Amino acid sequence: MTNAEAARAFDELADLLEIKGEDSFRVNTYRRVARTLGDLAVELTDVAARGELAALPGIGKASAEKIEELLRTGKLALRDEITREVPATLLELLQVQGLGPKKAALLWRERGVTSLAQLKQCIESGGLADLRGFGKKSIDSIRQGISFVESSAGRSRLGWAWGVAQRVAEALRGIPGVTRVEPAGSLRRGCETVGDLDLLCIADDGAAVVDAFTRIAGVEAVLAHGPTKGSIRLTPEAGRSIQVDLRVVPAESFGAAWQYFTGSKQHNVRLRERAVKRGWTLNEYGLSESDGGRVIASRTEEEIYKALRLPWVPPELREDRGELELTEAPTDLLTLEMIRGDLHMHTTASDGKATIAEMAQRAIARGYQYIAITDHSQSSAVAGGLKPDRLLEHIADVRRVARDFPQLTLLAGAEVDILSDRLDYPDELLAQLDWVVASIHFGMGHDIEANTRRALMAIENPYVNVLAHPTGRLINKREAMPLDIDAISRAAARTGTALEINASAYRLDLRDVHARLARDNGATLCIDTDAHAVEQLDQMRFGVLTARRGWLRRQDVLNTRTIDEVRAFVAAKRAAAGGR
Ligand code: DGT
Ligand code: CA
Ligand code: CA
Ligand code: ZN
Repeated sequence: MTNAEAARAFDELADLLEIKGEDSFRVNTYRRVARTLGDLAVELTDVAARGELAALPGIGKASAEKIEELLRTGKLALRDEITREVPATLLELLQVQGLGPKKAALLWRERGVTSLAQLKQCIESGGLADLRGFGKKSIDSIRQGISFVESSAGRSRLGWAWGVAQRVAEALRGIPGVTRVEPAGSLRRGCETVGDLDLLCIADDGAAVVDAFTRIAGVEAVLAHGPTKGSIRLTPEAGRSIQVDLRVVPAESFGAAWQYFTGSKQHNVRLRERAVKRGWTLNEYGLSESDGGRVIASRTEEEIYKALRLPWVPPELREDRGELELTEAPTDLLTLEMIRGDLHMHTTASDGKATIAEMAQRAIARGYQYIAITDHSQSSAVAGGLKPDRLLEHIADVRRVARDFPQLTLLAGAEVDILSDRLDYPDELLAQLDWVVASIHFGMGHDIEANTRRALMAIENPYVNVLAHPTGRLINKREAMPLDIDAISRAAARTGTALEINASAYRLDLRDVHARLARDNGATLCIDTDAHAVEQLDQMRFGVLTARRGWLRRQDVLNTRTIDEVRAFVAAKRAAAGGR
């Protein structure tokens, strides 16, 4: 069991207790356990093995016993006890934006709602009209939230799916006779959500591999089981499952299978048309002459694309968005290795979990040249936003800590809220920062003009260097606010302001097609993790995948540049404004 899985189990326990109406002290105890486990930098199982659970912050003897029980049995008896009274399906309601345990409890007790489907019925039949705490506006927003959850149902966020695929692939590599395992499908293409996982492998004995595959930890159901193909429903952690398809293919046609099962379907359709025009057939076994004759290419993807007079197309581009018109491989398409720094992250000064020094250490371990510390501004009170005097102290703290890390440049920055008519700090204060991230956190309305006006106001400010998570979407949770990306990226290009690809797997904002539009408009993109804990710095990979899906090259991305070039980017904008 991973740390995240254990954390989730305690979070759900707290949710159930809160719905049940237990006192907040008890609920908070389990929330704290969940947070501690989620933040743990070492493996929980190691801590438990050393008998050191009770030494963790916020974990007493009773909680330590619960954690041990969870690790030993995979579940919590207390949860079973509670769910005899509180239906576990009530947890579905919490996926809806704006519905917390308190409201879920009210819906359950007052209206007998126990599931998302029932809630939907209840709303449609007007059953919530006279329930206290549920005004017309809030009912409307719940209705929208439900349809959003439904439309995203069954699709997992890339970040989570990536971790699961990694572990399944590892397990497969441990099976004797397996010589190669590779991901295919939407995961390999770096899509923001993934329907199911597709894995390919080369092995001597297909049946034995599929057998072992259907018995790996967490298998809930076996959907298909044959000599070269297996399909399972995997539940790697409570309440979250995903289908995994495995195909065992021969080494001599691995390239053809990998190409076929990577997709996308639209890309493959276009590629097949191209083959047919030449009198050939393309399928998962290879590219061959249509009259059942000679195999033209099958061992590698490169050979197949080459035979079709195409450069090898990186998987992230295989969406039928113009990649079949390429005459040569895209040069300098962004890679993770090109990234030299991360310019948006939080520390314990606001709502982050780690100190400035801890973030710096992790950045150095990642091989970065620079980072910007960008804690929240005062209006983000729940996130511990800094009042102006605290910001000044924080700037001094960053500069002091910076002296301990001569190999890394630490920029003193802030994530300043874009309010309805101004920024959350005055210009005099912003002028003292090395780097300014601006973002909208409140009042994201449905009016595209109002939203765009706010974003443009920030872009026009001489001290704002990047517009962060521009559309404010939360994948599978909250839709993007309407925003005129075309206008915003033109303004960004003109003023020398970067647009962010927020690399958090929950955001990936700007998304691929928006990033591509911004680049076409001449805007510079900046890929930031917005990390609130050290390990979140590793989410950079998902931002890079999104950037590649947006066809971004090295020169389009600010944080591939040197620190001097980043400083010049900041200075140029300020100078231009001064000259106006
Ligand atoms: P997903 O799972 O919904 O996130 O998306 P994919 O792209 O992973 O789709 P999936 O798992 O249904 O199939 C994996 C790949 O296999 C897909 O991208 C292309 C290929 N494929 C599967 N079924 C078909 C088909 O009926 N026709 C064609 N041309 N390709 C297919
Ligand atoms: Ca798939
Ligand atoms: Ca599949
Ligand atoms: Zn942030």
